[in-house]
Amino acid sequence: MIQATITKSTGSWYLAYTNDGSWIQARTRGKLRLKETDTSNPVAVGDQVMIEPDPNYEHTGTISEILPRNNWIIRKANKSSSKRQILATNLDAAVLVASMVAPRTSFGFIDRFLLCCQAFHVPAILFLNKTDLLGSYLDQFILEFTQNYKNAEVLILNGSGVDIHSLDSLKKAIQGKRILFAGHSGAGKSTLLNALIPNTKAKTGEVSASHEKGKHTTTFAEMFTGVGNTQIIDTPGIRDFGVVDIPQEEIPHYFPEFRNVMKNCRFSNCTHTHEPDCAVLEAVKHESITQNRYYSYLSILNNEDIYK
Ligand SMILES: Nc1nc2c(ncn2[C@@H]2O[C@H](COP(=O)(O)OP(=O)(O)OP(=O)(O)O)[C@@H](O)[C@H]2O)c(=O)[nH]1
Ligand SMILES: [Mg+2]
Ligand SMILES: [Zn+2]
Repeated sequence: MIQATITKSTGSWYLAYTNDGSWIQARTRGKLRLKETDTSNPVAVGDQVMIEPDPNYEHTGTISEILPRNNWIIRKANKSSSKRQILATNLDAAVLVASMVAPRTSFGFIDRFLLCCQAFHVPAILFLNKTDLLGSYLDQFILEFTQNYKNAEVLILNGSGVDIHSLDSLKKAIQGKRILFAGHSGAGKSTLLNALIPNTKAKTGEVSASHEKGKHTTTFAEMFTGVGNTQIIDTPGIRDFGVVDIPQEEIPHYFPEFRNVMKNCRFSNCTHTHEPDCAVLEAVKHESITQNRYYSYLSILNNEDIYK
């Protein structure tokens, strides 16, 4: 039995890096699959696994066990899909690569991602990408984001994947860590990866001019290691981020700016929607909780079917 880290997941086979420094191509066993029938990927990039080497072929084996995970990022593709997908596990932080244009990333998408980071204990970084395309609107955009997320426990950075000099703060924030890159297709995840770990040469793709959407160039989640042992997990672009595995009544706790004020609500089971003497509603009125964040909260709360 060998212990290894999963570095690539194709769904049917996995690439793993063993603790003694070699590569193994591994498959899962039927039994392991059964344990997590409602996830599209029972084994995720970042997982620590035990592998039984194949006696007949070198560098191949069978994954027999997934060791307990420290944390993970999980979503549902959309409201009606029944499968949950684990993007990556055992992370030091998750970077949401968000471009404001080509494609645009909405507050709703960002807030569902941040909710997941809070719920599953993954420090979040919001990286506002493609700043070179914003021209004279740049300062206004950055101000808007900084204000909206001022008490949301998220580090906000900005830069452009096509300008290496603009990436110093991101580089510093991820140095020596294992990081997930997630975001819409075309947001620039693989371009950033190539800029930060230059020998990677990950494929990047055009954004369609008419729809301002990417073309799903990256098809598998894969982890790359750079100098100083910085590990970046590049993932396929996602259209939506459906919230899963978070009980509805816990949602306000994962909006950090709600957490401090909600102890002053009159009712301990306050949903912060209509109740009298609700401290959250009061905070929205006085703008210490922004309207944008409050609307995100409501929209997540009202989509009950996506929690299950
Ligand atoms: N102007 C500008 N273009 C960028 C920037 N970052 C990436 N691009 C371009 O945006 C397009 C999409 O970039 P990718 O890196 O392939 O995007 P991705 O997020 O990896 O997309 P998927 O793999 O489909 O999820 C490419 O044409 C890049 O050259 C940026 O900061 N500024
Ligand atoms: Mg990509
Ligand atoms: Zn309340």
